[in-house]
Amino acid sequence: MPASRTVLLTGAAGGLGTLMRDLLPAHGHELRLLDLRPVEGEPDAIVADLADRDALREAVRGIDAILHLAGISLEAPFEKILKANIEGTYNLYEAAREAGVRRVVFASSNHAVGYTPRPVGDDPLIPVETPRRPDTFYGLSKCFGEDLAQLYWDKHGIETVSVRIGSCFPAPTSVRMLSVWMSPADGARLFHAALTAEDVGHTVVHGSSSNTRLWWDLGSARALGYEPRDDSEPYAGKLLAEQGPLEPGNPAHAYLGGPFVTDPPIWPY
Ligand code: NAI
Ligand code: 15L
Repeated sequence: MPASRTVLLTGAAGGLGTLMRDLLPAHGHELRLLDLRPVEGEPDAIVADLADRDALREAVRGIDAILHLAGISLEAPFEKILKANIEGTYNLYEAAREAGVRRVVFASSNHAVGYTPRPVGDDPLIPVETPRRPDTFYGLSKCFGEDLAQLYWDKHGIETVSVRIGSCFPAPTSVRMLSVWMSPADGARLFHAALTAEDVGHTVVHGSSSNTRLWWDLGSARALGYEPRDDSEPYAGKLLAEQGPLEPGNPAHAYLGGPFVTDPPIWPY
């Protein structure tokens, strides 16, 4: 894979899309932007719904790879998830197949395996092969996306790295996030590795920084060439003082998916 590539960034107006718009060009990527909403300060961004197959065909023309961030990023009624995340991701892979795009990086989520008990004490790190245990319809749509990626690799030779992102925000805001936080700079390093590594087939990786309190194994991400540099630990003292430690008997603290298991945040639109 060449180190510099033209990448279609879907979800460019969102939180992660905005962070990656700033950070990925320094890794040598030229970005073409797409979102349902206009992208502030980016008049050339394509404003299109993932339901619009003609717009997607146009958007993927001439690109080397897709970083697919667009979609509903929280829990929502099944019908909405079906349209945006399930059918929308299918539409994008079909456009990629027709245009001969060879690489997709798919924003999967920890919520594909959110019902996995989090490690306690000396428990081993969660392996990337852990069985799927979605905690929401949202998490279920990420399981679908990972399976779709596998199908398009086996049947059509389109490579995908599915990144089970933990929490990618400028700083961790909860005790749980101390374990699953991915700093934006590490996020850009991981997406860059996923866009450029050779012969990935369909690879699933955990997406986080190298946190002291890490819950999961980063081996498959490191095998792509990802070298995380950040750790949430400097935030631990303040967050623990404010919120207290995670309690194993509290269901909202007992699983990888945290509050998505008990009281998921709802997509507001
Ligand atoms: P976000 O909600 O801020 O951004 C999502 C973007 O997708 C929005 O700009 C929205 O307008 C766009 N979008 C929604 N439906 C669309 C459609 N039908 N067609 C075109 N665009 C559409 O979410 P965020 O935090 O930026 O996350 C980006 C991706 O990463 C999402 O797929 C999310 O599920 C995934 N992810 C994010 C995590 C995080 O910590 N930020 C953690 C795990 C996964
Ligand atoms: C996700 O999948 C969400 O998109 C993001 O908004 C966060 O809630 C994150 O998971 C998390 O688990 O913290």
